[in-house]
Amino acid sequence: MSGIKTLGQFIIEKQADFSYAKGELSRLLRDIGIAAKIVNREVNKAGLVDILGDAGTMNIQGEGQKKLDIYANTQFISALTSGGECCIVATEEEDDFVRIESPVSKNAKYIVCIDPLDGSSNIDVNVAVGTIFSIFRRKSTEGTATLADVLQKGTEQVAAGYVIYGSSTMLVYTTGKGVNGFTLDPSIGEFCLSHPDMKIPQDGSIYSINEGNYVHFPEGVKKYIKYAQVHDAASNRPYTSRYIGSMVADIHRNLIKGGIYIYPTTASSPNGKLRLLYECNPMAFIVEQAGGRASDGFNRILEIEPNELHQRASIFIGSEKMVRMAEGMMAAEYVEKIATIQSA
Ligand code: AHM
Ligand code: MG
Repeated sequence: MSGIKTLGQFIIEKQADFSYAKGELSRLLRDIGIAAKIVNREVNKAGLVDILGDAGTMNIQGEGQKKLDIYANTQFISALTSGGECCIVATEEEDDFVRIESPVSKNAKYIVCIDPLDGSSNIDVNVAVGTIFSIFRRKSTEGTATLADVLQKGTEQVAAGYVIYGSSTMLVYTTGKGVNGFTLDPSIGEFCLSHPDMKIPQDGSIYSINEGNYVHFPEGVKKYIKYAQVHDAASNRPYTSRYIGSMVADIHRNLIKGGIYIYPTTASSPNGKLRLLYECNPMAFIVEQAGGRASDGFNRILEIEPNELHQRASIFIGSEKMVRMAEGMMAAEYVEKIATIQSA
């Protein structure tokens, strides 16, 4: 086994880094890793069994749920219930948060916000999907945890991560001390450290956005896309456009190669499409920890005050220089708007 470090070994080694370490967060991360392996098994055989396709129900956002969404949701909730460290799970698939009430979770201190299977419309066509999770410590000290314990700003996250079920399966996570990536070795059934101390390049040449919505984008985003397409050898433009439609896969690629991912406001999604608590916040925490930047075009994602469980946000995330450039164009649009209003 020389040279191999499993996720379990790594978590225990790093436990001393947590100021309040009693092994609980380590156990929680381990529970998520176990559920991810079970979900991975099902995702991998999705084409073989009658588990593909719509389950015929809608989640709270009115989107069709794929059967594997529900399967993944059940697996994560079940792993967090039997693990005993989590008191509330907020998931994309449930209208309300789920209170974990089991004898083992009586003193549980952690809140988990999770998108159990992100990008699930890609499952039917064998394209990468992911799981995204965010972990908070509960703030309240008495009674049962409440919605207020869930609605914390992203800066309060104690850990966050994602799993990408792609050509290989990886788990990438941070506890606020850098980012580490583990690849699942199917022959031993373990996530093994493969990408220690991940860093996103400061600049890049990939932009990822659903350009089909161009006509509905804010002017600042339109300007950025035009900027990305201009020839300028010095800044490596025109950039390359890459959009999978699975946030985890798009951001994972850009994290490694350098790039920007944007999901702005559009006419049909005036507040953005992606969810703050279990999509934007965890990805922002990871990308910032890797040296990148994440905002809603104006404000740092991690400082947005959440008001509701399924709140949406627009997101500009990736290599620092690219995100700053896009933010500059958003700000210019804003300044122009104000000037027009004032001169009217
Ligand atoms: P989901 O949580 O319903 O799967 O939606 C989130 C996904 C992201 O992974 C992806 O980047 C985005 O939606 C794609 O949306 P669009 O098809 O509008 O480009
Ligand atoms: Mg999602």
